[in-house]
Amino acid sequence: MTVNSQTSNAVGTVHHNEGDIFGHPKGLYVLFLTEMWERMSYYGMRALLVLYMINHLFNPEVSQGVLGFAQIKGALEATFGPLAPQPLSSQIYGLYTAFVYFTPFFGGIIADRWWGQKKTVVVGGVLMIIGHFLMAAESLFFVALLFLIIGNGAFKPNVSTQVGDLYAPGDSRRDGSFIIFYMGINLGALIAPFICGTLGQKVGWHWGFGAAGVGMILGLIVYLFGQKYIQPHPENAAKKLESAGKLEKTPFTAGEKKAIWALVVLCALNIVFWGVYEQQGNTMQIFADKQTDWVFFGWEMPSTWFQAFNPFFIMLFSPLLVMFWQWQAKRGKEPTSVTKMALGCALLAAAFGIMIMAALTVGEGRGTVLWLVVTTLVLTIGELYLSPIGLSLVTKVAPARIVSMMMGMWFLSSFFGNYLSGYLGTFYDSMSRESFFGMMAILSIVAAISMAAFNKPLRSALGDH
Ligand code: PHE
Ligand code: ALA
Repeated sequence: MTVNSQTSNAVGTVHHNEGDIFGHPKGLYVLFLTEMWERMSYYGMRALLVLYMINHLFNPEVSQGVLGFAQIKGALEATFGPLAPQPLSSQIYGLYTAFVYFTPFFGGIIADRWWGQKKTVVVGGVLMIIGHFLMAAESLFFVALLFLIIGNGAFKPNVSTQVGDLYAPGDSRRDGSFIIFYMGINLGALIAPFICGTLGQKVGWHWGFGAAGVGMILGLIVYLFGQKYIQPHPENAAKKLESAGKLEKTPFTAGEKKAIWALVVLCALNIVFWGVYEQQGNTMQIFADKQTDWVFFGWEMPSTWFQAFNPFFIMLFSPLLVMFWQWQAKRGKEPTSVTKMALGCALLAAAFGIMIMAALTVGEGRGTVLWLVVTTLVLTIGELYLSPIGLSLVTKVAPARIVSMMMGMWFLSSFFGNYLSGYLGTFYDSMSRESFFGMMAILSIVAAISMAAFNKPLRSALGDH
């Protein structure tokens, strides 16, 4: 396919189909709502998780009755030394959020080899519904987490790959579609703390977790009822059919091997991005809590509302960025996916550059919340340059028969990234603030430069994407 034929349908509106909404197939909006509700349940439960453990579950009288508590605490203490409820719950939180991104790799393989994407998504959704409702039984806390980890593995990568399947190969609306999809993710993330967080904290833990379960049910219902809209584009369906069942027998072509390696390299560099990015929930949250002034007109805002900045900015900037890229595309100046991702890392570095200034200005005291606002703004634009673009790239260049597994590998970089973020976070108190944030900036610059350096070889491996 020539570059020209790709650019001819570069702008979604040129290529209207009947029934498209805002230039995109209806299926996109089905997947948008599915993922929105699923993320609402995920982030809603996550918002409560640490507080639930510290304030309730790990009280000695309660924890006695929690299945597996003694064993898990014992295993963690064997590694980390004695753990009070707070560090213990942080560890469990870290492991949970990391493992949630470990299982998608296997969920992807299951979909590619055996079940197909739809069945795997439905099974994953049901497992997560069970998981959320099991949270109501204190004694089954760890069982519930296990259901959620496995369920997410089956669900998450296979919803994302179905977004890509809606578009013909070479359709350049794909990046835009992932941005819209990403808005669904973040709309869910944005409403979650207000629904589940509020119910959980003000009414009762189980109400909050229950609301997460109800959210997941809604997601599954949308998915099931929207089936007729999420049929893969005929060209993708044909490719899948052709390769179905041939997984073992068909060796990868040289081009496919190159593409796989290119994705592996990008995912490895991604680990650095996520390791730095995830400081948001970690050391930046500590900075928000200890060194930021949250009093407005005599009222103190909860410092955790800092977590809403990021999804809020995503909602705000996604449409602008889509317009900007379309404007660039019209001039033939839209950067390639890899260039966009390198820019994403550079923006992350810039965001931490602002944190260096914040640390220097604030010193030991508390500073204005504007530091965090501006940092999160830049960081979020960086995220939009990297994360949805990466999802889109995977669906573009992965060989059709292993696309879900490759998507799982993309999430695996989040698993390692989350782990790295925890490790990096351990230096926060032993370094000066500005050198810590400086270290984050340097790591991001290294990732940006490596991605940019790989742009040429990756470009030949990935085609002109
Ligand atoms: N925040 C997005 C989500 O939850 C994308 C993401 C996934 C970011 C995994 C980091 C790790 O889907
Ligand atoms: N920005 C994070 C994600 O996209 C919350 O879901």
